[in-house]
Amino acid sequence: MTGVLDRPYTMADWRGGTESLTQEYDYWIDDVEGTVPTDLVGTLYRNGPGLLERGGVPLAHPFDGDGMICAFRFENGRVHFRNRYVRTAGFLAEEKANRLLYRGVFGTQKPGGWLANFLDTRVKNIANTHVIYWGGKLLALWEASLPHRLDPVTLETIGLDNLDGLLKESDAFAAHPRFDPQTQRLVNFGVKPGLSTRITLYEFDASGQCVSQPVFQIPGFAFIHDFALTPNYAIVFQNPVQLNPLPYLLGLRGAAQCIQFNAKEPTRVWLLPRRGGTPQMLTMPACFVFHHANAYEAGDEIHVESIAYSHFPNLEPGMDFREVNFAALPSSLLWRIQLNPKTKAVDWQVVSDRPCEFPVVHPAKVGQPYRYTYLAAGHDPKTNAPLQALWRCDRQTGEEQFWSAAPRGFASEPIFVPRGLQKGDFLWQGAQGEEDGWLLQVVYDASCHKSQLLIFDAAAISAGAVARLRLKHHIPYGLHGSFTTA
Ligand code: 3ON
Ligand code: FE
Repeated sequence: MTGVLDRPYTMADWRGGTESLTQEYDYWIDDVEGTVPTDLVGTLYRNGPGLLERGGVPLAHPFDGDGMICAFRFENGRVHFRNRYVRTAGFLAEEKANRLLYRGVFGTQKPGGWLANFLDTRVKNIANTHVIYWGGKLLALWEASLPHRLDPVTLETIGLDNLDGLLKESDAFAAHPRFDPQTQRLVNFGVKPGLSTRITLYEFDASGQCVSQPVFQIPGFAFIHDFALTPNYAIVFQNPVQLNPLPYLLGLRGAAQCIQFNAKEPTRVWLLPRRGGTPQMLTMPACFVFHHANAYEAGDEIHVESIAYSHFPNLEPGMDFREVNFAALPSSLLWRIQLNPKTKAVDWQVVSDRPCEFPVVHPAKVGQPYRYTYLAAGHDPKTNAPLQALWRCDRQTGEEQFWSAAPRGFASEPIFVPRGLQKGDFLWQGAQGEEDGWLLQVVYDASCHKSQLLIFDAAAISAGAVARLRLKHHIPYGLHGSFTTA
């Protein structure tokens, strides 16, 4: 579906994907349309909030939902599905009590009004944002705390993991690692916000050993969800926000509801030297960035591609996200940003008015010049709306490819898997052609309240999926995932 629709979606349909999935499944997916490519060997892991209420009390925000891992294991053209909740300490305790025992960062409060939440600053690590396989470990990530280690086959929770003694109990390990094809390293960061913000940049070799961990201090409060990687830099955006924690401490608001966007301040772009040293700062007009597609160094410049919002929408207490008016929210748009550390000049272009999120590139192109960006996108090219499509943008020609599941389908993050991978390969070792691979995307189908895994040929997205695997149930809208051949 690519044409104009009077109504690309209805709120009732969209809301179906915000319902919890309480059951845990194990089965071979037999309802398959098309053919699963036989060179897809390995496992697609995905994470996201699975539980959107507890004890009959609806959560205030989906990002507060307990993490649920889905594993799609590819074997000789067949796919096995399994989903398991991460058995975090908070999940187990709340499961037993059948009620909320913790407040959520994004506004979910314990029942009983402000008094029940007053001065309760305990944080529930909900392990809901990303899941990666590295150094022989499967890790569920949540940016405010430590990773949880899971069994890669059964998805059983092994427990909190301090990465062989690297992390202290109070440390944070972000949910946005990048895999560097040049150094064969996993790079990730940890943020401790405060009056000034401390950022630790961790690099791990292929065995999972931490080989470098420079620490940087940048002035002011920073809420940093993701970073971009080049051979010499980790790049973080310090969005112009202030935190007034008082309503949080008083039990009136969640921590993230105390974040105020300040459009009078610039957005600060920090270049953190990967080998340590002094961070460099550049500024651009206020915007809010969660995610980056990629970055690379080009002569005197550094080019970054990101998803930017004109501002961070206030998360008002009492608002039900299930009633959100998408068209009234700032659109998430693809921006290309050029940084010149010598002159401090920052230039940027908005690529399109189409709302989009969850950008990815070919794994061999991370930190390198590249041509194609793959994203989840809205159906309508101009209006902000839920994600319903798969979209490809070509930096070289400006050409686009687009496939939409509208009006009743809702899309999630696409994952790029190069062709020709062998068991045990890193993803960047597959076919090097930037469109020589598959895109795996979970789509929620409101017409039957079930989800599907779609497989696209990256070179021919507009042609539609080459395989459509129908699940026996829905999967609530997820966040991030990764593919491993291990
Ligand atoms: O003072 C700090 C403030 C703060 C907000 C302390 C802090 C580190 C505890 C903190 C916590 C941040 C956390 C826990 C952030 C978690 C984020 C998360 C789970 C998801 C973010 C997703 C971002 C996007 C853009 C998702 C978009 C999704 C769609 C468009 C599809 O529906
Ligand atoms: Fe993210």
